[in-house]
Amino acid sequence: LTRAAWDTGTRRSDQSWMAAALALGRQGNGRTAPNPSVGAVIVKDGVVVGLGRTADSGRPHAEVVALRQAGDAARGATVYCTLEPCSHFGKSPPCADALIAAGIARAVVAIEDPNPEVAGRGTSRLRAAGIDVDVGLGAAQATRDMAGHLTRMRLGRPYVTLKLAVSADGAIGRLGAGQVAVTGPLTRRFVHVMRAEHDAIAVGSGTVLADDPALTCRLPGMAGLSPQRVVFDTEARTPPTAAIFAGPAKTFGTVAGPTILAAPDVDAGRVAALEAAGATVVAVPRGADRRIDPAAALATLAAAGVTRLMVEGGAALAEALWAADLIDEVVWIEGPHALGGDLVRPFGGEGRSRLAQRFALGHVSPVGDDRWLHWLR
Ligand code: AOF
Ligand code: ZN
Repeated sequence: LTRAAWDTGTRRSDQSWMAAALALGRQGNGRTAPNPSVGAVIVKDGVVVGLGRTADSGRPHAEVVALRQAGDAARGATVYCTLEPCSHFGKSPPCADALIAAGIARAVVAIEDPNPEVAGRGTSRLRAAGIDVDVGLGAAQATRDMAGHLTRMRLGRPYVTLKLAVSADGAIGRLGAGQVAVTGPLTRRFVHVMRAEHDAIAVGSGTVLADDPALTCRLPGMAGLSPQRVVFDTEARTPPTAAIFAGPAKTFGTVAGPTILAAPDVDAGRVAALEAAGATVVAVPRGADRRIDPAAALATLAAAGVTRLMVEGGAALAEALWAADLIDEVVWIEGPHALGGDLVRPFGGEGRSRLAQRFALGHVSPVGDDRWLHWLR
């Protein structure tokens, strides 16, 4: 075997082990907030001896799960981590120390952790202990998969995915018609999967009043994965009887029930009624247009632990987030039929043509009779 052939073979298997770690990590998206969902795979002599992903709610970390599985087999093994192992004392000792103690010989890491408590100290700790460390394999995929954590750490807000379902004539509804189905049953199921993969889901109060959506994940066996519900509700107009108060949802820290983001000066009686119904009402300052400031609203959510936020309507909230340039990704779902009549079009009537100003069209997937268009920065 020549040295070059050896290197090529090693790299190829590194790639497939990292791909496995990434796939494992992705499975936890929507379950591990406020932590990222990390994947770790431990390989010894070409055989997997340990697999782990960040546990639901964030602890234990992926590496610890994988190390427990590997036991003594971790000695001299290679670990594939989708995120730099942590170096800080959190709810338990650092993963870097656990890897060192277990006798890991080599670590392949996709990306550094921008968390200021870690930020390169995880890998330098490993190197200082004599572990051979490679950083960067699978970085592009890891950056996408952990966009929630990375955006929260770097920008102090959640990663925002706007989902819009539009008719063939580019409308999200008919004026005054309430909820109109523009996409099919298969799309509805995938939207519920999307909800499960997010920490929280936001709508504007107009959507609550017009449609009264539940915003839960209603796939069999997945009710516990319903996202935390959030309403951008400047005047606290959400009725305490709204459907968002029913059903289970993920909780972070002390936040249970839906979160209502309202201006600080709204009627105290309305706030009390919402709180009595189980909501957490958070005061968010008004922006220039007198509505709550979207950047401040997102900062509030990030502080509460939200890393991945899905926005599901309506047109006004989408417009406000667009105007403040706070949308990271758009899932644009086109139904097969034209609605006709008085149409409500997103983005000030411009619809899809506006997306191309800021986003690039990624993959397009047919879902039943609908088309899902993924727009990314
Ligand atoms: C890892 N592996 O599986 C995760 C990591 O609050 P703590 O103590 O659990 O620490 C959370 C931070 O640790 C989180 O913000 C991120 O920087 C890192 N998460 N690190 O090595 C993991 N979940
Ligand atoms: Zn850790």
